[in-house]
Amino acid sequence: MNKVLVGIIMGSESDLPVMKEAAEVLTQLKVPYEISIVSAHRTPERMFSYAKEAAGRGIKVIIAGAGGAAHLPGMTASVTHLPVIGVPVKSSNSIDGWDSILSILQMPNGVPVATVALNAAKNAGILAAQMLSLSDAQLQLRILAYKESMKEKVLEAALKIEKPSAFKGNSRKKVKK
Ligand code: C2R
Repeated sequence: MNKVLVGIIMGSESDLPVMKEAAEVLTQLKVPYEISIVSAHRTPERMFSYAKEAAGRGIKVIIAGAGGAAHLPGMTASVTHLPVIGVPVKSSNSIDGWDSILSILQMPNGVPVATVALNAAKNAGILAAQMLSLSDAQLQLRILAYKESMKEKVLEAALKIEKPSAFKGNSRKKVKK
């Protein structure tokens, strides 16, 4: 079995529909991960143990998602040197999502949390893979292929809706110079 490199944690099971998107993209990019529920508020000892032990277990990046008063990513970052990517979740106790965003984003100097957009667990997974790809040439190639496939999808969609007179900046069509 491959060694787990990314730890995905979330404050509650109710965050799973959002946070599973990080797991899905890591699976797609063939990055081994683990996933669990850890709450700074409800299970503080568990949170500290998880964050303190992660590096020693071989984890390289932590993705932490939480909603409302989302202290999990910041508190995790406070006790580990590992990069922590925070996912603000719009949860049942969020007012409008800004509460989750700001409580993850507005960290004091010295304790950064790389914060992605609201509910953007997929981007957290991609960002974690990009960090790991700095020392993994094969993973770099998989990420580049992923980006290429995104480009292909956009160009296919553009071709479907374009009228003959529309913008010709499509790599599949010959552009007259
Ligand atoms: P419940 O659905 O379990 O009531 O949780 C969770 O991340 C979730 O989005 C509602 C919301 O509370 C959040 N929660 C936190 C923390 N623990 C749970 N923000 C934490 O430690 O930061």
